[in-house]
Amino acid sequence: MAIAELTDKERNDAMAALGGWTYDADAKAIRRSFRFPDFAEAFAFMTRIAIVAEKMDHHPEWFNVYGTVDIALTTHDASGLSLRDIDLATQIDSFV
Ligand code: HBI
Repeated sequence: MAIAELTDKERNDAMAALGGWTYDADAKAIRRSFRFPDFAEAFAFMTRIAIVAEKMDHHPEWFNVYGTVDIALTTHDASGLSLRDIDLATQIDSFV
């Protein structure tokens, strides 16, 4: 299903409201890195995200090493950033 890519203004407004995330123009994705004291806490965080991602049918691209979780959000079905990325980022932020 086609999903609308955010306009520049919509993206800028959403980014200002989010905070903590940066826009990667090359990847057309938003990124944020999280640090936890150990792997157990990092993986617990990822598990919480996985549960909401499944419910939303919208999934992060992520990289984990021990207590570090690097997350990128983009919408393949929009070939760029959509409201779904903003919604998932908001959920993710609520877990820290
Ligand atoms: N996750 N980040 C992301 N972007 C998508 O476009 C997407 C997804 N998860 C599932 C999904 N799309 C489905 O709608 C199918 O396109 C696989």
